[in-house]
Amino acid sequence: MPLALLKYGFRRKYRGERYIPAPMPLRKAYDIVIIGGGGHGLACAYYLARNWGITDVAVLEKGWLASGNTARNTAIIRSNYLTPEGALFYEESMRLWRSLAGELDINLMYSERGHLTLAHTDAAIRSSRWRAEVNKHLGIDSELVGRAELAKLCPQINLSEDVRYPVLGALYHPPGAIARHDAVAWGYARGAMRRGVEIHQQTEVTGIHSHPGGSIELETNRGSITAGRVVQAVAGMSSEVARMVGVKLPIRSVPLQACVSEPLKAFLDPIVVSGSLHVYVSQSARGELVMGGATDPYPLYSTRSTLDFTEGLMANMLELFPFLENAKVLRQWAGIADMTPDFSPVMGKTPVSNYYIDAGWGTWGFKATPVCGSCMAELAATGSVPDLIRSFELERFGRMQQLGERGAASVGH
Ligand code: FAD
Ligand code: PYC
Repeated sequence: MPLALLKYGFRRKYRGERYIPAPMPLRKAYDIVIIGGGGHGLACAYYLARNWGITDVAVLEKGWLASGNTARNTAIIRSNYLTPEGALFYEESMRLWRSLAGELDINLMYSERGHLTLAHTDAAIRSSRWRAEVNKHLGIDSELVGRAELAKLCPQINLSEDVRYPVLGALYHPPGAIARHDAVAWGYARGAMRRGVEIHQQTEVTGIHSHPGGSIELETNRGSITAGRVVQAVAGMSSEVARMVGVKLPIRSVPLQACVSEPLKAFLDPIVVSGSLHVYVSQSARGELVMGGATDPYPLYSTRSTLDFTEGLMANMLELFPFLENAKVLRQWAGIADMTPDFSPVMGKTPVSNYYIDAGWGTWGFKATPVCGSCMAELAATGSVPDLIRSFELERFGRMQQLGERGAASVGH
């Protein structure tokens, strides 16, 4: 339990904590500017200050903290990836997650539930075994389980053979977890602000120009500023913002929807994912079922919800959990997922000097928040690419060195 929570419980008086930055004037120049006040940008700001002592930093957020995908995601955290590069990267993130609540002194409600990826076909069993072997080789806790073991791990799943896609087994990843997403952003923001970083909400970057001397000028709705180095961390707006500085990204932006049920008595401990049925679900501490499925099938910059999505998702949910037929959907939303061709992120240098990018986070970037923040901070501070993210550089597409993680995405997209 975080110490802060314990202290909070024993307090006589409760005063409000400041997680949200107060409005302040924007200066004309900063050493480092981070575009995007989501989890990634705020984590980068925090680690720049904490690990590298760099505090002449401004985070520019066009809306409010975490108003992008950070507070829209379904908060699944895992490291059971398919490629060694991916698995090691996400495993480092899990290591950071485990001590993060204590470090940021905020209750992140990090809850290790175990993660089950159901296999409904022989091909899915083969790829689950492959993932399990890659994971075990790297010391990641992951194994293929059969129906009998699955029935013990999650007795609520419908294991009938009289359904469209009978369940044959599952990839079981015991460390799989969920966390309270907005608190992650608030915790990093407060940690960065306490160390002297400036965070500016309602500050949109509208134009970017790189100057021959290496500095970068950013046009914003509050005037122009100059930065020595820039880190771009804008998730679903990556192509649009990169285009401002002349960088073209191999990204397709599509909506990803999700929804929650009304609160239900606790019945589901593990996180359950079915690629064939395009369903993933976990039960929050409040009792709500947090559910999602595949991305919408068309590129679009719109975060509207559709009835089509909920109807399809519920049909698939009921195949796995038929006893939920009377449960109600409470609310629904969407975010914009920046999909790369290989389902791996784009992190590192760009053709523009001093302009670094953290993008291509599609449907998988929340779990990477701590490791992204720490690696992007190292890159911006030192100018050299950390080993852990070397394989994710933009130029891999020019070398035809894609890093295929499609098989480890939560559901088919
Ligand atoms: P964001 O939180 O989107 O932050 C980017 C910020 O940049 C935004 O606040 C935005 O307002 C700001 N911005 C954009 N343009 C500008 C500009 N011009 N100027 C200034 N600011 C700007 N990942 C997982 O690991 N597990 C999951 O279970 C999971 N589920 C998901 C479910 C859904 C429905 C969605 C949509 C995504 C899901 N993801 C999941 C993916 C995950 O949410 C993202 O990859 C992650 O949150 C990206 O974090 P970020 O900080 O880069 O982006
Ligand atoms: O990456 O595990 C994941 C995930 C689950 C739902 C969306 N993304």
